[in-house]
Amino acid sequence: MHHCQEQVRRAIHDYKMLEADQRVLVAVSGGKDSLALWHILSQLGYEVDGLYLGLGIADYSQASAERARKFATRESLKLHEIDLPRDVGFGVVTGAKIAKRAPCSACGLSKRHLFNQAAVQLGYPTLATGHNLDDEAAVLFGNTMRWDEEYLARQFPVLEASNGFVRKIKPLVRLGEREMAAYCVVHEIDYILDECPMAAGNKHLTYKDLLNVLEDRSPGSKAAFLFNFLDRAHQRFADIAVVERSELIPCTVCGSATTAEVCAFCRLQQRACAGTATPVKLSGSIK
Ligand code: Q46
Ligand code: ZN
Repeated sequence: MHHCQEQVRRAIHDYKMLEADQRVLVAVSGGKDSLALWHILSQLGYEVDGLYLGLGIADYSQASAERARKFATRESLKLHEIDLPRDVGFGVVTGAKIAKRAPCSACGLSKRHLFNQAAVQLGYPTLATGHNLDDEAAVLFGNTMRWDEEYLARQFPVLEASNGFVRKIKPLVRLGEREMAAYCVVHEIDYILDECPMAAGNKHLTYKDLLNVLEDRSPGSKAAFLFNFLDRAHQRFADIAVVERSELIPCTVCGSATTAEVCAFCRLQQRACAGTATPVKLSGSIK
């Protein structure tokens, strides 16, 4: 317990993630990482509320929401909720099918857009996500396999606020998957054990498996891969992200910063909802 708290404290300090009195919004999925992160930040004394996004994946979304609500009630923490089908008009499975996108692509886009929009509308300057060391190393592996410079430029434990984007932080970057599971077990945090049914065949999981094979043969290689990139190589790509953000214009539908006239999320909504994209007024629908 002490180790996990210390690693989060150190990540916050090393990457200058948070000021002591800053309000934080945690993106909560009902899984071990986000619930453990919410618990640790609140134990460290931050004013931290949760936001659960219902993806419309039948039983899985219902079970995830129940875990998030149960934890919030137990800890007397505030949980906001957005439900994609109810508040936006489509769930990731049906929406992705109609829009001819992969469910994970529609899901990732919706999460990025709605978590940021909710943080802006609810007045949270910082959004924290539960990406752990295993997640970040797997994402880095994928980005490196494609030498995707734009993604490499954005891969950092803290992304500063700019142009309609709140500050994004990943305080679990120094902790692995097993540590987060152990943290939840010790604290009797009931989290959803099942993998999302849409995850089967996901490249991200393949990269995680490959890195675990490397880690077994050469312990420490996963952390070295990630932290040597952050310390020695990330800066070489960082300017690309600055240029990218400076070229953004407001979406004509929702006002979010984008490179096109209508942002990718509103285009997805237009396709998934048969031509209609209406600006989502989250503050009205968030409970
Ligand atoms: S929740 Fe969403 Fe993951 Fe499910 S649909 Fe894919 S991206 S697998 S983190
Ligand atoms: Zn938009």
